Amino acid sequence: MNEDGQNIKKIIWRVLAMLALILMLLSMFSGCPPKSPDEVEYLIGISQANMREPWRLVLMKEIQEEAKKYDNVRIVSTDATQNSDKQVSDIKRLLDYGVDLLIVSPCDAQKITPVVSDVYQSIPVVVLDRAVEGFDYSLFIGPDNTIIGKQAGEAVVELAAGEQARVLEICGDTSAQATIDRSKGFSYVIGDYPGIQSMQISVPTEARDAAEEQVLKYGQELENIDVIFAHNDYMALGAYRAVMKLGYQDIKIVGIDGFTGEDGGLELVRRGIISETITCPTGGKEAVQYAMDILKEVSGVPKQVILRSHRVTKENLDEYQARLEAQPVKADRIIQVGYAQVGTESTFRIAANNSVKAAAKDEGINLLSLDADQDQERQIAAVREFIARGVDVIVISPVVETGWDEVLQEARDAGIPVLLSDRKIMVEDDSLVMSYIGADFIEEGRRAMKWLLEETKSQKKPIKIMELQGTKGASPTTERKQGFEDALLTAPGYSIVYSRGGDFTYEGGKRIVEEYLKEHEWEIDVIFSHNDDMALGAVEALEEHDINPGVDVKIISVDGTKPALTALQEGKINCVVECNPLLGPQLMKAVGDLTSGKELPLRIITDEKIFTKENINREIKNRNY
Ligand code: GYE
Repeated sequence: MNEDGQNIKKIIWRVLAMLALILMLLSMFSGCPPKSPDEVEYLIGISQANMREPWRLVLMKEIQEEAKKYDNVRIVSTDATQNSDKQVSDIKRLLDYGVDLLIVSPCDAQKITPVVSDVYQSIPVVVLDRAVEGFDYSLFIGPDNTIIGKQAGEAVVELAAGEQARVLEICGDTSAQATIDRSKGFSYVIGDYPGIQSMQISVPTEARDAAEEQVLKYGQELENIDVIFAHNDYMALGAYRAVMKLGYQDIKIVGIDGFTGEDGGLELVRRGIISETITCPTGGKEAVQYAMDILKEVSGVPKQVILRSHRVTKENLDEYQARLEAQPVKADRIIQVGYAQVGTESTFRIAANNSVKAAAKDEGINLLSLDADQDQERQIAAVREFIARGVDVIVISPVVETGWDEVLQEARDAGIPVLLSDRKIMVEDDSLVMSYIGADFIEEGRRAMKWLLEETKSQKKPIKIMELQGTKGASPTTERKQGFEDALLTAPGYSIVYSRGGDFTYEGGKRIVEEYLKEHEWEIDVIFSHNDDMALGAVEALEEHDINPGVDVKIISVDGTKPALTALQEGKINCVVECNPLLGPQLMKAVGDLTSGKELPLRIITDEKIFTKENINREIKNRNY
């Protein structure tokens, strides 16, 4: 090239460099596009905790790729460099910049709670990975780290092949909730195998090289180790390097994350560096999809979405990757859904049944609905009938939690996926169910007790509580009780003095109060009822005995049906914790996703409020069940 040519090239480079600088200054934020916010319909702000952990990079990539699918969206992102104070100011800056919605992946969930709660007063907030405290956000998306730990435990047990084995667990930062939950799940599984002994070390930076260094320090002691379980794939790779350097090729390694790309867990499995990885979804793609639903004000956006993790080994790696890459295809036939519902025990139930029927109709889905009349045997028979008829999807609102393993295995053998609506189950193999859509009952119980604590905080005397339990063995009964009692433990002076089951019915609630009154003088301060119908039955019984409900005894109920909200307005009930029965639209969306080949989250938790005399007049207007 002659001198002129070189000069021209230099000038072009300078101009390009200047342009790049101007663009960078204009954007102010990392990842900010050189477009003014006015040019797009939606501007989504991402506040990222740091951009050095590999899985956060994967998260950002997923967000960016998903956002590209919408031409009316722009992303603007900030990097807090793992400094909570910086993250607080980043979030404020994003708000000043005019973002329409904030997605935040917190450095420290506790420290970020106040600013998230502030921002939530003006725009929607999606929280990723680590839940902030309380409920001042629009949606939380994250994995279930306890399940991830359990899956790792199962992997280790299989690799140890039932023998005596020694396991080295390499944790990340031991103060992080994710580490605590993973270890808990892991210990829970291996605890059943007395032949397996485990040791634990921690690599606070969670980085590959640091893990390698720590494992190298073990030196000859590694001779006794059969399996290494590292809390992420990068530490697993570090451990592998150390093990190879020290010459212990036989040690098997399990990691967590399962990302694609060079040195991602999937590749490590393919190359035989690790035996298995447990996938830990970042939620980036889902965050953008739900953010769009929120911005477009689609109804029924959940409050929490807990994503599914998978065990990936060499055997199922190709199948797993094919599923990852597959494009969902909408089924071009009429979908048949079998709905094994509970019965007609409560106003909630009737609203739930109607909601499912209406949503199926709206979506052109053929719904076969069978009523079990609160009887598990009948419900199991209903599921078997759906299997025999060869429906596409089975939806169960399980009467009770246990006793489902066998029939669910039958459904799996027939290739029919199962969804749970509004009640959970306990099964050995979690993968027998595709998703649970419903409420967080523990939180409902906790909220009931929290309200009571606040309401009675100036009272000095002990508070005697009567509990009206729902159906014995049903998840809302067990978990509402658990949540309530957990909160009660922190409150001296409060005690449950009488607790009976009322089967979630009006008659059941009335009967409990009547039976109590046959044997005792009325000395109850508070009734905590597991649902509205029982609370209203109790109200009738109290009035028949000239006890003034809501005044002589405070009443807390769960559900939020119109009759209970009316009683709240009249002062006969004092607090209603909402449990949303209008699950039809979300269930049918899940059915559509399933039948078009999309993976569903593990749990989709509904958004719920709490009603008291302070907000009831405003809220009751919107209630039509
Ligand atoms: O709270 C109660 C009902 O399963 C969440 O069942 C549901 C419960 C609801 O009968 O009223």
